[in-house]
Order: sequence, then C-alpha cells, then structure tokens
Amino acid sequence: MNEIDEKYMKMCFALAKKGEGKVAPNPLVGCVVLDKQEKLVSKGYHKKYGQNHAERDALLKLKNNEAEGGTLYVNLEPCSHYGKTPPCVDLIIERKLRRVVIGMKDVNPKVDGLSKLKAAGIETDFVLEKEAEFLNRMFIKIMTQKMPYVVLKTAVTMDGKIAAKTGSSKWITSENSRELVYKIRKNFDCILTSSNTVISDNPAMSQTKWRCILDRELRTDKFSKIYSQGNYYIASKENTPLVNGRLDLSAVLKELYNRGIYSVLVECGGTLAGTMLKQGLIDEIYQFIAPKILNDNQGLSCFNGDDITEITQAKKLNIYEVNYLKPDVLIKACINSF
Ligand code: AOF
Ligand code: ZN
Repeated sequence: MNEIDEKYMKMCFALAKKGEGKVAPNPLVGCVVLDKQEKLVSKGYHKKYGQNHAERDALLKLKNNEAEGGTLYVNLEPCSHYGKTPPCVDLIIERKLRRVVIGMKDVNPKVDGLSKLKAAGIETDFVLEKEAEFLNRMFIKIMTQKMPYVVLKTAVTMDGKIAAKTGSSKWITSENSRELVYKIRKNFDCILTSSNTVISDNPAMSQTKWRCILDRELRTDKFSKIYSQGNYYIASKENTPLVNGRLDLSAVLKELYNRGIYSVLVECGGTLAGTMLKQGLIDEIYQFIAPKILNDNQGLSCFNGDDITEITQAKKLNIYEVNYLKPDVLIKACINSF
C-alpha cells in the first residue's frame, strides 16, 4: 500500500458515488485504469442498476492493448459470475492487466474474482478496505441480511425535543433544513411512519416511490394526504405478525425488502423511534438540531425508550458527517458496525 494506491482508490470512491441513488440493490463501484507507464488512461463507474459494471465501463473505453501491463483500481472485488453482464475478471484477464488494486472483498457469495485473478498470475492488493466497506455499507446490509437499509430522520431542539408537551412542533428547524429533507427523501425508496404521525400531522411525504404506514388498528383515514399519491403499504394486525401485541417491525421491513424496497427513511415520533432503536433496526440517524432550547421536561423527546439507569447503557454511534446549515446543524451518524 502506498500513497499512489490510496490516491487512485479515493478516485474510485468519488466515481462510485456518482451512481448513488441509481444502482441499489447493487453496489457503488468506480474504476480507474493506469497503463504500464502508470499514466491514467481510463475511468469508469457503475451508472445504473443492470448496466455495465465499473470495470467494464472503464476498460471498454480503451483500445484492446492500452491497458496491457497496467494497473486497475476498483473499490469492490471484480466479479466472476455471469449476472446481467459477463464476469469482469474475464475482461481484466483478456486485457492483460498486470496488477489489480481492490478496495473490499465482495460479500456476494456468487463472487470469487480474487482467486481467478491470482490463478491468471495477476498481482492483487487491497487498499483503504475500511473506507471501501463504509462506502458500500448499504450494499453489504442488503446482500448479507436481505433487509432494507434504514435511516431515521429526526429534527430536534438542542435539548433533544421534537415538540412541546401540547404536541406543537411546527416548526423546530428552519426552512433550509426542511428543504434539504425533501431532497434527502428522494434518495430513499420508501418513507416509513406511524399512524400517530399521519393522524396528528397529515403529512404527504410524497417524495419517495413508496410510503409505509404502521397502523395496527387501521385507525388512519383513507383520505389522509399520505395515501393520495404513489404506492403505499399499510402494516396492520391483518397482514403482520404481532409480538407482545405490537407489530413485528422486523417482519414489516422484511416485507418491504420483498417488495423491492432497499432503503427506508423513518420519520416518526419518539415512541416508534425508541422502539426501532432498541430493536436494532436502525442503521443510521440523520439528526437536524435547531438552535433552540425548549426547557420543559414534559416536552416530547425524540427517543422514548426504556427506563435506563446507567450511562453505560446509552446507544453508541459514530458521527461521519456534520453539516452546518445555518442556523441548524445536520449530524449523520452510523449505528452498529460503522
Ligand atoms: C455492480 N456494479 O460495478 C460491480 C458489481 O446484477 P449484476 O449481474 O450486474 O451483478 C451484480 C453483482 O456484481 C453485485 O452484487 C456485485 O457482487 C458484483 N459487482 N456489481 O452492480 C459493479 N463491480
Ligand atoms: Zn463485474
């Protein structure tokens, strides 16, 4: 591993990110090719679900012998299976690359490109593995757990409140933040919310293809705005197993996965947020914080979980991004392994 390898792998990450929102459930992949003089001769990335993989995209831009003896950088192990396209390793071998630098091993059990490259005498190295796994955290979850990737969005005061004790919550954050929420929603397949939110706020939440409403007793009005456009799925006691009398939330997420929903944005009150957090169903939190303090212990909290007695019982997160939106702040944090 050296600085040059890191530089080109970071370039792969940037290329891969161009596919964000367009490739799920497949991975974000970027590729850079150097010729034998170590000159950058081609770049590529996976643009859209079902289209060419990053390696094929980059290599097909070159004449047959241009990559011979060169180095190929790719943030995911090249594939060795016939999927929607032929195996990328075959093309890499055919184009006679000398070395392949990889970000992370593929978690898809159909793929073992590494052995095939080695057997063909191609040198292989890994670089920035942790960063590569972080980039594809959504793909890793979808592929290994067969569940959608779940992000919880909250908007709180500096004392962690989402509403006054009367329920008054419009608006905690500024217009800037609320506009950003509309954009964020577009990156998800589905918004998940509760019957309480539908009944009290009557939101449209129309920016995603799907809406999922947790409504055990079918209490929501069928003329609510949330049902007025696009697809929706109401999880109730009629179609969902119950655990201790409550909807089995893991079963709901599985049902969404089975419907081809790979990313879910949860927007709800403290009860559902607390339950999902406790059950380990949340992968990430986007927390908007407004420069306001409610200063009322009866104000509604963003997480209403259990009776916790020790600070050591607190859920630990890793903040990976902080945006100052003026006047609010948006913190993005991962739970679980990242
Ligand atoms: C991608 N893009 O750039 C790479 C992938 O659905 P298929 O047939 O295109 O195959 C998808 C699998 O190919 C995917 O799960 C991953 O294991 C591997 N690599 N996939 O969509 C790419 N390099
Ligand atoms: Zn491939």
